[in-house]
Amino acid sequence: MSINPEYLKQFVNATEKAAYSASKFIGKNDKIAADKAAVDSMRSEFNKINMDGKIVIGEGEMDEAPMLFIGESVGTKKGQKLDIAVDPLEGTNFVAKGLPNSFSVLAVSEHKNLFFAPDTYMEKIAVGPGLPKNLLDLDNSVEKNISLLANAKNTSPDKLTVCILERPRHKNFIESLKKMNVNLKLISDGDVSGVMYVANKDSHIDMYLGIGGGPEGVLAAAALSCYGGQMQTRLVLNEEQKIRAKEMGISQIKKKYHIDDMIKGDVIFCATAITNGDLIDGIKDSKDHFETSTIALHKDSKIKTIFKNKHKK
Ligand code: VTB
Repeated sequence: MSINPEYLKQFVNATEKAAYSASKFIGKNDKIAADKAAVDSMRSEFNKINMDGKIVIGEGEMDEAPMLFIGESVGTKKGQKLDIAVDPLEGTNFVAKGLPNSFSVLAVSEHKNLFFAPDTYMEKIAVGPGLPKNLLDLDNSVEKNISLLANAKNTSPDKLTVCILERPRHKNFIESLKKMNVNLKLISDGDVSGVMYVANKDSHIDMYLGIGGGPEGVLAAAALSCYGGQMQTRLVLNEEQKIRAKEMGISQIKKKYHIDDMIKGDVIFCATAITNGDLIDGIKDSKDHFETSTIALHKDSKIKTIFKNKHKK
């Protein structure tokens, strides 16, 4: 079964409204207020949708997140049974500091089809569509993965660009890439769009590599599942998190996941830009209306589009 295509516009509306609410905090140096505005808006839009929805990736556990917590029911309970992953404000620092590339993001699957990732770190490697299946592996050295990708693309490492979060934990990766003369796109936050670059020709990013948030990994996998790219991930867990993961039903904690392990069946993905970004324009706000741009994807309907909408205030 597929997700009813009628839902796409309604979920786009939810990220649009959340993005607009967060946009009021651009440059206010208050990431908590920006996040809260996005969360409140998204939740109130969800509750207007005729669905029996459940948040499976959200703002945290019930006791730490007042809204859009993991397990929260959303919608009127009247329609399809759906599981939802949300990141109402991906790039809180970007909004707070008035920097590009912040989004309001969500992914939707039918019930039980989204990977229930705990809120931990995740190793990630991703490439775009049109490459040999299972080309790269997290257990390969950086050198090996780069050579494999260069060969598959019939080019040399110095013509490749890798996107990676600029963090001390990536020091060795970055050193290896520099030694191979690979070009870098070092991002300070926002690895959902970091992964999405590999599927966007205009970004000229050949690979995403490194450790980022687990929930962000599942959201990015949803986008790549529609675009047709490849991604491999593995949870990074400390002892306490290993126990928690087992409680959540993850038996093989060292398992390497591919997109189809994380996103089963049909999926909808929506990302509305808040500040201007490399992929799409941010909110344009004027006296009586605001404009939004949203990456809207629906796997089974083969919809891969950018919705530009004008909203009356
Ligand atoms: C990434 C990125 C997020 O956190 O997942 C990153 O996508 C990972 O965490 O935008 P650390 O900041 O601890 O490295 C963010 O940067 C912020 O949630």
